[in-house]
Amino acid sequence: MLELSKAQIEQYREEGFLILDRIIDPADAAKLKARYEPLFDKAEYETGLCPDEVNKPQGNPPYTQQICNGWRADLTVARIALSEQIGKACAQLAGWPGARVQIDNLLWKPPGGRAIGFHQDSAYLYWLDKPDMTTCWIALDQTTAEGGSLMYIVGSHRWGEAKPILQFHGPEDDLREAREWAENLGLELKLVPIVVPPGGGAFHDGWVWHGSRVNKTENPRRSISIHTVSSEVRYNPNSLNIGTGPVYGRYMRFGTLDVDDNYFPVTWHQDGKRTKGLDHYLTHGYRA
Ligand SMILES: O=C(O)CCC(=O)C(=O)O
Repeated sequence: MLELSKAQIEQYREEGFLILDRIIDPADAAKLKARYEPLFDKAEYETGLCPDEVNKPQGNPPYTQQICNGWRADLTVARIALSEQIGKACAQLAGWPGARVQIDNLLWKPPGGRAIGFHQDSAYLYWLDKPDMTTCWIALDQTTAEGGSLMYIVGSHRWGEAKPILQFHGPEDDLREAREWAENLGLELKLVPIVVPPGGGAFHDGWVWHGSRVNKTENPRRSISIHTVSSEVRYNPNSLNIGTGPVYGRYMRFGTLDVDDNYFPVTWHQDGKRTKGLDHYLTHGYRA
């Protein structure tokens, strides 16, 4: 059972993140890891639907491979990404009445895999009002600092709102924008890696600068990120062309700025308003 103490919530708000040795059962982490090969290598989609994005940039050294919204394609992914406990923890940390999943990311960084540039998640979300985000990042392999684990810049959620970075996948200088931003503010970069066993991970604020460096080990680093926003968010029609708006803005409904629960489900709400039908979906998929 994932229960956060008052001290942990305060630490998250102070530092911009909270690292935990256990977020989900390691056995569930192993089940999810077993789905990576079918999803990434064989495009085996259990529900009959494709994920929203499959990013497999090719190169040498290799890039980190990414699937976005794997929950639509696979129920093992969905049971974790749409978990009520994780939604509750995100809402509590952020101080929201409820949490909505905006997107999940399945990430697979191979040995030698290139970096993910340091960025702020919420900078990709100006098409929502508000773009504030809380993410739950879960390791599926034991992580190490040298093994390309996710790293945070302590306290950087208070540095202000930047734009999306120039190169997200595999930049040579992964800290470029974060360093420039810090230099302008006259601040130091204090990096903290997530070092946890499978099933452990972290929660982070959408404005905290973070990224993951080159994987210098012989072991792959697999993880899932569950990005949540407040249950109360609406579309911001003036900003659809920023960040991932052109991809996820397609779920807008005519004549309303309300976001659609079928695409951005509420996974926990203090008033019990978890999206209707979600628990049926986790067992049966889209079948009646
Ligand atoms: O796992 C990574 O390498 C990047 C993940 C990330 O940027 C995120 O979860 O926001």
